[in-house]
Amino acid sequence: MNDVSILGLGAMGRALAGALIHAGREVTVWNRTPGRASGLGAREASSVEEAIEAGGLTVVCLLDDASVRETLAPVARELAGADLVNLTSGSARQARELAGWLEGHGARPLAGGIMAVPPTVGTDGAFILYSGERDLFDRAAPVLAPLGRPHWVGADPGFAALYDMAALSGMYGMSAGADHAVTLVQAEGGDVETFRREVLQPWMEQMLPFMVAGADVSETVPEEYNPAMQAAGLRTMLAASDEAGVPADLAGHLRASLWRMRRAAA
Ligand code: FVH
Repeated sequence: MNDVSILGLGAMGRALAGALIHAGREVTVWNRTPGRASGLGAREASSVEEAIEAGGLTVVCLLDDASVRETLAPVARELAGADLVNLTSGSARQARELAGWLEGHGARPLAGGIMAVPPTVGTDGAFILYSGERDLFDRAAPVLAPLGRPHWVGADPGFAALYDMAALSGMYGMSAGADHAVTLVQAEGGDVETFRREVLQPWMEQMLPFMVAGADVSETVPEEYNPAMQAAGLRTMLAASDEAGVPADLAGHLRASLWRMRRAAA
């Protein structure tokens, strides 16, 4: 009995298949470019139809929404009755439109957002956001749990994508901040590796709960928050960047914060 079929064997599709097989699931895989299943221990389907017809859940993990549409459109007639879990990254609108299209062809859609990278799939920290009908989630969750903790975020099929993209913006914002910090240290001749290990990481870890609890520190610790002091601090940071000749575009996110601080202080 096939438990899961996976459409897409890129870095993520292979990691998903590997984690499911490791947990004892029967897995069928399909990839546009054949031959990528070697060494996985999965059954390789020769067509998308064959993978869907193998039964169980069909998990789609392709490059983007356009590639999902391109892959599923030719097999639209085969979708009736399929439980289809889309773990391809996309926007909330794309997820809602895809879910509507799948339902229109008689499939039961569950939308997902993978909060893991290939090496962390199946590890303790990994989790997967799902949105769509709760009863389908309840059936799919035990089968897909080996990928990462299943976390349902609502019946709206757009919510998994929404939270996924929002969480990614948080991560990329931090990443831009870390890039800026390292560039500054490098520009002034500091020891980048020591700075990363002994200063940046412990500092960001200490501040993380504040950053997450409120996008603005003022919402988290109002009694310690003095907008004039924060604005002066940001001005100093920008001046330090200018002094070091670090390009202004890296500090762009700080200039936006400064504007907000000035408004709060006024
Ligand atoms: N890898 C990661 O760190 C992130 C973590 C969070 C979630 N993302 C999303 O997962 C989706 C797949 O990402 P991936 O890492 O597997 O990506 P690739 O290794 O580049 O593999 C892409 C697969 O998509 C197939 N593909 C591309 N275009 C088409 C198409 N037009 N029709 C059918 N299949 C297509 C490609 O097939 P092939 O090139 O081997 O024939 C790969 O199977 C993605 O949404 C991430 O945002 C991963």
